[in-house]
Amino acid sequence: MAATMTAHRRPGRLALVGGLALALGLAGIAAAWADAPGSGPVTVEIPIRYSHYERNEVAIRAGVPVTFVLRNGDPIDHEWIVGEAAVHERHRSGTEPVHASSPTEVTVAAGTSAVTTVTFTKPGMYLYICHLPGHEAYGMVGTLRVTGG
Ligand SMILES: [Cu+2]
Repeated sequence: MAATMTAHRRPGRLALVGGLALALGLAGIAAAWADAPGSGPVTVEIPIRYSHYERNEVAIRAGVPVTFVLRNGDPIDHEWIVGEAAVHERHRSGTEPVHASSPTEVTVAAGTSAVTTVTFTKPGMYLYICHLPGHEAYGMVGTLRVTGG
């Protein structure tokens, strides 16, 4: 009986290893697609460190869903608010402590990551800014260029 049980377990373990290798292979393909022009998922990583966006220039295409991964390596909260001038003007005088209702207005808590997916339909130059007090003046600003499809 014991020998039979062992024999049944072995194929299970092998199947698990094979599944992992397949998953890693697919992840590699997805990563390659991210920077390629054309269709397919697009992911943009924006690390945050020392109250700056370490990636402060991003170019994407209109009409393509883009997943932004915001990684806050600081011990304090930050925001990632993207939009036209009027959006930023509103937030400069705004009092919302936390943003959670819009994919273009994201709070990134200290030491965490936030993920948001946005499809920009209108080509143009946009800014992403952290509107917590003093952060914009300190330089927590980035530029998002959306080109025509
Ligand atoms: Cu900030």
